[in-house]
Amino acid sequence: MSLQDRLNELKATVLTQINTTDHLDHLNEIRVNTLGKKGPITEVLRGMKDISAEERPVIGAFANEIRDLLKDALELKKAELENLALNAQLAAEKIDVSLPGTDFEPGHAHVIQQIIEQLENQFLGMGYQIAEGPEVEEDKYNFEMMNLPKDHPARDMQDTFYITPEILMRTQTSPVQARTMEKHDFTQGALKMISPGRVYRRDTDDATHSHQFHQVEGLVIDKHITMADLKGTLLKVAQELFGEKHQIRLRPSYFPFTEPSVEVDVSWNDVDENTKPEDIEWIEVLGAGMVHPNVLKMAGVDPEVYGGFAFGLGPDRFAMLKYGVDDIRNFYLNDVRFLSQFK
Ligand code: FA5
Repeated sequence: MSLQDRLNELKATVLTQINTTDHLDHLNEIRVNTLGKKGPITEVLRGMKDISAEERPVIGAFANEIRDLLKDALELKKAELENLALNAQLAAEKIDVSLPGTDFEPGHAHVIQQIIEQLENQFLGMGYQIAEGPEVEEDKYNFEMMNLPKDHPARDMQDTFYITPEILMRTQTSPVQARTMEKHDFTQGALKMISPGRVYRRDTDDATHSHQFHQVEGLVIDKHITMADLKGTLLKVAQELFGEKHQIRLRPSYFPFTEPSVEVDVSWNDVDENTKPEDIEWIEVLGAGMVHPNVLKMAGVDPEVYGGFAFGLGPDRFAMLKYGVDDIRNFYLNDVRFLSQFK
């Protein structure tokens, strides 16, 4: 076969390869195999030494022509394949601007905060003020002024995180009673306050106990306050929060800062005149009582003239009761799937 025929055949084969490929990698392989140093065109040019001097320029020019033609065909195909790849990528990454956007739901208060706010609204409506006190508290306010001198055995009722022997994480919101009474000017009238906030105890966490939880303290001091006022107030609060059909029960108890003292339960279930007492299920939600004369005296209030009631309720337990949550720890796990139920 003459060199010209070989070159023509090579042209036809390579053009077919170029036309039928649809991969850039493959196209590059064809380029290297055809035009590279070990490729057929170089080989033809190398064989020129064996042909006559007259034929040499003709064959040389023809070989160059074929090489340029194949080079152009390769470039053209390369541009075509690159264009196809780009269009495919653009199609894949196309953004549909008509699709609806991501729906970011607005946040909302934590369920316990919601209970606290409901309680605040109720008590504000009954003429109470809202007082605040520090969470890192002095032993003096948390215990001593609550009629719990050092070494009083009842201190064991509230296992305490001490920071120094005199400074602690408050175990109850009761110290705010002492702080508010100290400042109150009784010539201006009665003291009616609530104080919501966080408290801390070295309690072992379980379904109804957390080492950090919330309390809402309540205190009313005036001249003629009785236990009936306490009971009426608590019944009203419980029924507004849980519904008219819920009842409360007062059980005798002991707190060093109240005398007499009670623990108050709210019924889990609805109660009416036909409900048998044994069918009522109770949950303890607060401690309360008539303020002990020693507590009044230590805060500079004359127990011969003034008296009143106090209570400390647990909004965490209120939230459990209101929403039928059987484990207090759910409130503290910060699982949005749980918390977002309470919008
Ligand atoms: C007290 O803390 C008293 N200061 C309450 C009080 C105030 C009595 C004023 C009299 C006058 P107690 O330890 O029982 O009492 O706690 C009160 C409420 O806090 C309980 O009824 C319960 O609802 C809640 N509570 C107590 N411990 C925990 C805990 N570990 N986790 C969650 N809630 C708790």
